[in-house]
Amino acid sequence: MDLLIKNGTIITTKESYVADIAIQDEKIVCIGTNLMMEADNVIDASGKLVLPGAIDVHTHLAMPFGGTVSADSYLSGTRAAACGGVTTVFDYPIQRKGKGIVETVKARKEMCDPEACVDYAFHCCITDLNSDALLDEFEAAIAFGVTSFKCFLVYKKEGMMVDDASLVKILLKAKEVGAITNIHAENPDLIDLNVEKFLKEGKLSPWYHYLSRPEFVEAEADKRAIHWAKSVEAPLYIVHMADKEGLEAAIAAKLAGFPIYIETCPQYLEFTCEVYKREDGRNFVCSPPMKAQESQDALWDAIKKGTIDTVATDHCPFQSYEKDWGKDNFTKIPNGCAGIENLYPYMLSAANEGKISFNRAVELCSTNPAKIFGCTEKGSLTVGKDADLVIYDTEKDFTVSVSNMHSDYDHTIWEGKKLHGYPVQTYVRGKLVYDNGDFVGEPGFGKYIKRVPNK
Ligand code: DUC
Ligand code: ZN
Ligand code: ZN
Repeated sequence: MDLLIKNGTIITTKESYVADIAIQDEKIVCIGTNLMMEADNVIDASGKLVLPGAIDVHTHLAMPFGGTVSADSYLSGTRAAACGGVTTVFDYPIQRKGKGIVETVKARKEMCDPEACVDYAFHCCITDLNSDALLDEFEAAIAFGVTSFKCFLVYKKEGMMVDDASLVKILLKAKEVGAITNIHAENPDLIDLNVEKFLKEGKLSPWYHYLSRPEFVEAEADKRAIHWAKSVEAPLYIVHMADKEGLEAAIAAKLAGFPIYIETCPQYLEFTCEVYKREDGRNFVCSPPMKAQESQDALWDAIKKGTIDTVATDHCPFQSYEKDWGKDNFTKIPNGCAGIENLYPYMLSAANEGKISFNRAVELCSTNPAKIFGCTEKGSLTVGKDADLVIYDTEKDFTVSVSNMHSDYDHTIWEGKKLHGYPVQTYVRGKLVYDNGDFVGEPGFGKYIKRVPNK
């Protein structure tokens, strides 16, 4: 054997039990008690948890946005991922006017390949159907391993918005080829109306970022997308759900049997819109913004009840000097925050404190993302799957600081956050990439994951 991990408590979505895991040629080949095999490397995980690596299905690495490029490259972003127990990252290339899907994804794959420290996959954001020609490329995209397409219902002025007719065409074509449509739901016209009013009134602080995109701005777009998905009976995945009203509509559709999936992010579970009143409020500016306590309570309730499917990060950090562009005008703040290294530690700490079970944390951060997005080799500690795993110490206390993160950003919204329990090792396909505070992996080791359509 290449690696034998002994006596850890293995966490699946349903069970927690003490066993040994044997790994050979990047795969889990045997799970059992008192495995007596020779191994090149034996790890004693007594008293520790052994979990499947997290799959962060929502990142924006090296993304041109807000007049700049997000601060984490594929190298630093995936390095940070490894150090937070994330073993697969899904990034969002953006197809632009006149461009194809495969050429868009290929270009990002070429950037990512030599840099990736963990495995990676791509969704593709569609911004222009090129007079419907792009729909004919969906099969080719599937053959390339891209089985999910994202529509922004916002960012109209930025030229990235998809109108309702295009959304319906995409929903239908995606359904036909066994793909899923992801949406960012906010209403751009309402946002513009609010922004124009606040600018005229000289209301320029980050608080007005929230007030220009309050709960109902997100809820309207959530409900519209749900309406179209239901009408054409197509699967829909709502990214970064942050508002109670939209969440309730999505849950109602899901419980009525429609294939509607819901993602939220750690920042919406931890912070409320009150952060925009802080002196450093601009650092928390992302879209959609953090909402009021009522929305946060509804998100946690759905996390506990099992109606939210995934937690991912929307990782899109910017440097302080870039956030400072909007010090005196919230419209100039590049939107996005860090989270890739905080996702799993945050959710596992919530489990360690008894808010949810460890099994549920695994379901939200690993097993469901793998299932929804066709990563057949990943998402659980099962014989035959990739040996992507995290060893977690429930007794290790950790305080997040920019100085102990592994990204390229110079500040984090998670500064000072105290976590009870922390990952001590991360393995990607059996290779140790994180060891007790240090990145020990290799850029370029991460491999592109070709996904399988849902057919
Ligand atoms: N929202 C953000 O805050 N950043 C990146 C893209 C997005 O939709
Ligand atoms: Zn978004
Ligand atoms: Zn995003």
